[in-house]
Amino acid sequence: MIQQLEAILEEAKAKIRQASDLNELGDLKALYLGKKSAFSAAMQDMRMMSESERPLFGQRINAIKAELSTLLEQAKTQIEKAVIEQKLQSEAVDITLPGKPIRLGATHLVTQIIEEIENLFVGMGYTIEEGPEVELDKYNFEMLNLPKDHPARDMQDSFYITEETLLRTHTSPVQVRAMLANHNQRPFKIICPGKVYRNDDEDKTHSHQFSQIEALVVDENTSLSDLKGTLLLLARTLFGEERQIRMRPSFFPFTEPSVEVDISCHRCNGAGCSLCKGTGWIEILGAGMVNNAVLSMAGYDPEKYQGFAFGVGVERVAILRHAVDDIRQFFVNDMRFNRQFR
Ligand code: FA5
Repeated sequence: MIQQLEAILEEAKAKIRQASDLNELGDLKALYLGKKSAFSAAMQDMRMMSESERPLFGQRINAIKAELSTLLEQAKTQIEKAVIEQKLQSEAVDITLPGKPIRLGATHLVTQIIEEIENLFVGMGYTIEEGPEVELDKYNFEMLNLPKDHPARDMQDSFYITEETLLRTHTSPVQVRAMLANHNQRPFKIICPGKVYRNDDEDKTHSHQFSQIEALVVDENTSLSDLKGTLLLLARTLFGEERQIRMRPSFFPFTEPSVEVDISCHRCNGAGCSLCKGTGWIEILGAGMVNNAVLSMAGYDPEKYQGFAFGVGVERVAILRHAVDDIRQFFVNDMRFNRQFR
């Protein structure tokens, strides 16, 4: 009987060696080590053997079963390894292939300049105020001392939506809204960034939509020299430490006196070049002391309070600082242009 079992062992070994997948191995395990296997049946038959034969026979069967178990385990490990190898090969990534560059976004130049100006003024205790782009005539003009039919309304050609509403032509209406809402705040210091719209003819320096930043201070002891100091700091932050500024008389209905502010040319340092048209100076913004009429309409006693304000065109600052040749470049989303200002 033992020879018969040895023959089965040899047959099992051969089949295990040839097995090519885990299912086949499972079947072989059931066949040779399961309850109905020849070896299990032989164990049952041991009862009929003599006392002297039984131990040797039992030891041999156990040894055969242990050998088969080990062989099955080894075959299983090998098949599993082969499966993993094959998977690794079929899913292999060629790490020598050149990668696809990831295109990173960047902040638009106009937004960068707005943020630079915001940082400067927030650092000096100003708060940022915003207002609607579709504005009431009342705030865009009337409460800024520009009653209906005032000739100075022609300074800002407007897009009207109804008789009383328009696309705001400047950020100055935010001053009015903020003053009406914050009567108790002293000193009152705000900046108002935002988009504005004018029915201007388009050219290299004029667009129908552009950005402004307005600044307003109201307090009991403000003067033109506070305005000048503030603007000097702004000019130096934007255009370099060597900048000087000068004020020229101007006119805005909402400020009195009003000034146009020039900076010394940052390209030629004031010597005269094509950028400053040989004058050494470049105009950058309009400003002035808040007109008493505007203070009164917003609920401030002009006998007690004064203020200063200015409004700067952000695209014009960007054009001057980065030698941009056409304002429309800011709005067409040409990535080659935008990427230069990362
Ligand atoms: C005003 O808009 C006043 N509200 C500014 C102000 C505020 C004065 C507070 C006094 C006190 P002005 O129309 O000059 O002013 O416009 C201000 C700036 O906007 C200009 O200096 C210029 O930089 C920019 N700007 C005006 N029109 C255009 C345009 N069509 N395209 C691009 N930028 C423009």
